[in-house]
Parts: sequence; C-alpha cells; structure tokens
Amino acid sequence: MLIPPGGFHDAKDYLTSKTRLVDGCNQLINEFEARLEATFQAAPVRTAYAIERSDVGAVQLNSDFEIRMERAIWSKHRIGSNESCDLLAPECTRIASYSLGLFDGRIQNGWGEIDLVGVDAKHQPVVIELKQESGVNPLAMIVQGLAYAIALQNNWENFFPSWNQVVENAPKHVPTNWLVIGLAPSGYWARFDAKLSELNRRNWDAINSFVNRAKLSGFDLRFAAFVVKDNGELLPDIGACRWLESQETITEDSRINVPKKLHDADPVNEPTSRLIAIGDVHGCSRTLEELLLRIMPTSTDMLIFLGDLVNRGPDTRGVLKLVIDLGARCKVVCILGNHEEVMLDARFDSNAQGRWESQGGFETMMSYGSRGSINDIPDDHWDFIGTFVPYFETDRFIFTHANYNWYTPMNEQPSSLLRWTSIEDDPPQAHISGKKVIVGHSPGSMRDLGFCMCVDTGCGLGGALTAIELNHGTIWTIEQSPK
Ligand SMILES: [Mn+2]
Repeated sequence: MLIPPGGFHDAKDYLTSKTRLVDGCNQLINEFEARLEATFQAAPVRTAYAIERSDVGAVQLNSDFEIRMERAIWSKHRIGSNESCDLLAPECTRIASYSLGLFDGRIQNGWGEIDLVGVDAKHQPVVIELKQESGVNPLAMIVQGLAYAIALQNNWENFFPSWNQVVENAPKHVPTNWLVIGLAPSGYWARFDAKLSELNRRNWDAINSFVNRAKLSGFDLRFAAFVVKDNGELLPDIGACRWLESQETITEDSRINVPKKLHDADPVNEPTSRLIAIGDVHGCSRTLEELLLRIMPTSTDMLIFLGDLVNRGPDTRGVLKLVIDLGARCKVVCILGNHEEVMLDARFDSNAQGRWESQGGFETMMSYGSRGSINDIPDDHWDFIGTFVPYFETDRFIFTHANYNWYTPMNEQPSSLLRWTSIEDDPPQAHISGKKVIVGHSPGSMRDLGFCMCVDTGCGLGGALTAIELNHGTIWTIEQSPK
C-alpha cells in the first residue's frame, strides 16, 4: 500500500480528478490510519498565526464569490459581533477567522488556507471548508477540511498562543476531538441530489462510511447548508445555516437567489422553466458568450452542456470560467465528453498528456499561459471538470455525450459508448426507457431521429454552436467566432 506523502491532503486531488466516488471512499477507509499519520507528518508548520482579521472594507466587487461568502459569514458571526450567534448552533456559534494560511508566507505544496475557523462549545477551533455552488463533491470537500484539522492539531503548540488571544478560555491541551464542517450554499447540495448527478444513494452511503471511520479517530465530519441572497452589494447577505444529514436532498424552494449578470429580464415574462441542451463548445468562448446572450439564462432554467467544452478552440480557460460562473445563475449540468476524459487522464500521467496535447490539449494549455504548461491550469478548473457526469436523465429525456446502447439502463452503459462512439459509426435505436436521447460528439448538421437528437454542429472545427430548448423547441445556432 503506497500512501502519498501528503496523506489526506493528497487524497483531495485524487478525489477531484475521479468520478468513481465509491472506490475512492473505500480506498480512503482502508488506508485511514496510514493516511492520518502521513498527513500529520506532512502538515506545514507555522510559527505564528494571524487569526485576528481586519474589517471587510477591502473586499472588491470582482472578488471571488467564495471569498466574498467567507467574509460575509465572518463579518456576521465573528467574535464580538452583535448579531445573534446562531450560525450552526449549538456546535459552532462564532467565527474566529477566515482564509487562515497554514504556512508562514507563501502557500506551499498546495496546502492552502482554512476557509473559515469557527469556535465550538469547548472553545476549540472548528475547521469549515466552504464551497460555492459549482464546487467539488462533498467527499473531496470534507477530506480537505480533515487534512486542515490534522495540520492544526500538529501545530497546536504554535497555534495556541494566537488562538488564546482571540478566544476566551481556550484549552491549552491539544484537542482530541475536532469538528470539521463542509459548508455550501443550498444550491450546491441541490446539485448533488440523486437526480442531478451520479452522486446517488450508493455514493452517499460510501461517504457516510468514511464519515463514520473518521469519527473513530476523533474527527467529527459534518455537512451544512446556508442560504445566500446577493442584492448587488459587495458582500452577499448570508441567511440561515442548518445542519444536513448527508443523504438529505435540498429542494428547489431552498435554492439561492442569484444576481442576473447578463440581463435583468422580467421574471413574469419568462417561461417558468426551460430545459436547454448545448452542443460541443470546444474552447470557443466568444461563440459561447454570444449564445448565452441570446439564451439569456434565468435562475429557473436548466442548462445541460453535452460535453467537450475543452480542447481545439482558442480559449478553453474562458469557456470553463463562463460555465462555472453560469452555475451561480441557473442550474447547470455538464456531461463528461471524451475530451474532458483525455484531459483528466493527462493531469497525473505524462503518457496521457502526449495524447491529450495532440487532441487539442495544446490549445487548452496555451489558453492558460503562453508557456503552454499543464501546471498553469488552476485547481478550481480541474475540480470543476471533476464534477462532470457521464449522463443525465429527466422524466422525458436522457443526455449523454456520444452514444448509448438501446437495451441497457443508463447506469450500466459502457463509457466507450457514452463518450467515444460516433452515431455515424454505430447508429442508435430508440432507448428502452422510451425517453428521447440528446447527444453531441458527432459534428454535422443538427440531426433529429425522433428518438435521438444530435446537436453537435462542429463548433471548434469551423462550424457552429447549437442549443435547443426541449420544452418549447426553440433552437439557437451561432456561427463559430473567427477569434
Ligand atoms: Mn466528443
């Protein structure tokens, strides 16, 4: 058994690049003791911790949404604030700090900052890992928080003096029980609803097993949701927080209110709900931007990208940024394409990297920096691609990237068919479910076979980008932008 030197800290990367959560959970449970030890040994050391924060005046309008949420939660529930202290009562009623660096000076080896440090009933620190709506899966979230709690435990002697200055009656001994909270907007949890992703009951069962294993070693891993309203102010208005059972589903009603960036459409004149499938984008951010201006997504819309957002075109980075931001405005589902699969494979495998580069990955790397290095791609973009799902189903439709076997249920389809096989090479038949299947992957004109529709119109190959609204039949086609 080969444990990576960073223990759980390295597992965070491993989890966000894989979609097979159950295997990941089982592996981490088997290796728990060894990972714990490795994390402890590898934890960065800091001589002094800057726990006390200055006020939030420095927040910029264009600050990352996650940072704005961290500061909003801190400023509302900070030690000494006058607001009622009901954040995650009774376990965590106060916030001591945000963006707490684990190292002196620069972030090293990927060990970052603790998003929020809360205070529990015993005056001990609570590690809170905050994710925005498009963040990585709940297991990756909680494993990251776990690694940070272990780092604090390892540093307690150095951490205590700073903590003691901010928190009254701080315990001098190293805490043996730690509360770690995965906190995210309600919309994040809605995305992990069984219907919305492959994170189904089986995955939640596996995550629960991991949570139970961690508890045996003194780490209480918990999940929580909060509501955020953004009225255009610098800081979002953070509404009620509440604890979640890990299998709990957040309903549509509890989704966040989000700012409309592209337009201020009157919701009364909008159709109540649109279901929109978008074909292969292949790095053409200008074209996608134009398409979104035509679609004008609102918070009641669901947009399904059929895969192959990346590679070939000039600006994969811009495409991913657009789609990540879109996730804060409406419901977005991204299907995993063969190009995302090749890109994910390349992350930790130099042989796979050559294959990726020759399939349009070179252009992808150049969009992140002129030196054309895979290392220029930031973690949050990798994390985002790690959330792409192999297929998605609604009551009437199935969405997948390339193809399918007509007599096989979707959760048993081979990935070679889902992501690689062209409908020209292997013409599909009506799926046994009776649902209409919407695919991309095979460039050409838009094809509607009745039981199956392909909307890849060759964007990235000099063609066009096409989207179709499936409830009303509206079609948008944008010729690929020359730039
Ligand atoms: Mn494809």
